[in-house]
Amino acid sequence: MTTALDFESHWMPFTANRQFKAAPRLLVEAEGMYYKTMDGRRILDGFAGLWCCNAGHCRRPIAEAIARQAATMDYAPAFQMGHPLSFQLASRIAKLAPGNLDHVFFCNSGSEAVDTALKIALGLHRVQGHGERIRFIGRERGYHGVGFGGISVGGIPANRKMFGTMLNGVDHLPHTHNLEKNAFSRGQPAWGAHLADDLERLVALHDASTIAAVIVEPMAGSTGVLIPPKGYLQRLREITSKHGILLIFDEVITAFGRMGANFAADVYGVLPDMITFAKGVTSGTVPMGGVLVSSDIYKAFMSGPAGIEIFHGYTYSAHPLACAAGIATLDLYATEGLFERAARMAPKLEDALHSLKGTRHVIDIRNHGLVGAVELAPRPGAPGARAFEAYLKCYEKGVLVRQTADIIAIAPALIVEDAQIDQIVSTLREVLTALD
Ligand code: PXG
Repeated sequence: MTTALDFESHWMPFTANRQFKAAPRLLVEAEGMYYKTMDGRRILDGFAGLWCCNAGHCRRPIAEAIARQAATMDYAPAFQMGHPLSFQLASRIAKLAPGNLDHVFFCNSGSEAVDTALKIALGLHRVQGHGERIRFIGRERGYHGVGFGGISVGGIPANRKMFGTMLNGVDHLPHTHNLEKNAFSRGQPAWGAHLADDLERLVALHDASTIAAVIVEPMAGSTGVLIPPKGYLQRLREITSKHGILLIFDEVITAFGRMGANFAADVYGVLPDMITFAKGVTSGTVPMGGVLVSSDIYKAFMSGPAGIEIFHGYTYSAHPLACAAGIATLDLYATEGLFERAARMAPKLEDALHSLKGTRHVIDIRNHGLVGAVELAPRPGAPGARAFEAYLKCYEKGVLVRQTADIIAIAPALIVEDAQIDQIVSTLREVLTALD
């Protein structure tokens, strides 16, 4: 079957197209914790798709809700018109959210959520009479999607270098990853809270009055699972509050149970001014993203002149299929207690992963919630090659993980069973032991 496919026309994202098309890896079915490949093999999904299918694959209540909605009303205009599901879903999400984060702006992806949050930050300062607050502070090794805003505040050189000067007026905090100090930490590492103090340096350099917002992932996922040091996020909150700077948590990966709670903000006990989300809100079934903003932010926009309060939105903002999927997904998370389940399974994942200490090539293991990473020593002169080979070998042995640089990341659906965690870890052990 594979040979009958014409692979040429699809330019695949974040993929080595020529390598892939020479030896394609095609998935055709999914159920629960498993994929089925085009050549009929069953693959254990150790990564919830791409950090998104938190409820597991092809869950009936979600699939049925989407099918029903597609047949009832496919689409409703998003501007100056509405449909009930968006209001239902927004209030459901607001109820889950921490503190006064109680209004939701919908979009269709994490990248759009980040662009939306950055624009809300600029707009807010402007409506409050502080239009000179135009700078953003991101962080090295941050991933905030691929829009121009997201790559500007993001800190991944490869994602930036091809694309010109991006947004002006962006600076970056240092990342928090330090193997010398923190290798093999379980949960939050002890060393590194002081790295947040670098924000004071940036404030001194640019002056607080020019800075709109700081955006960070509370737990940086894409660049290899960088867990925030104890006290680090608290420091960021203190410094941003002191200087009237907004704090945005990009929770595209960490929201909706991944950390064993509603949001990472709950786990780390820090309340930002905005939270971006996507992925888990529909368990990856229909694209959806959004930004949770505080009641203060919403109120500030609503007290401006009558008329359209923010000139921003997408044709598919709050798409009916995505809303139907979102409501069914939140129902399923609640009825099956999946966030609590993730919290219960986290120590199991931690112990299983840390049993790889001493395995060939392993230089660090880290974890928090239902997320883990194993960092490998790079092959001299070939960064990333060893982990990419490990990723391919795991797939050959029936386990899907994720590779970035020399890091293997694990983030199974929240329905994962003990035996499946064991299978992921024993496959990794076998592969690493045999790998050059
Ligand atoms: N912010 C964060 C924190 C993300 O992790 C985005 C924004 C962008 O979301 P969209 O929906 O526009 O892709 C992300 C996406 C990986 C991986 O392997 C991570 C993401 C996407 C694909 C792969 O770590 N994160």
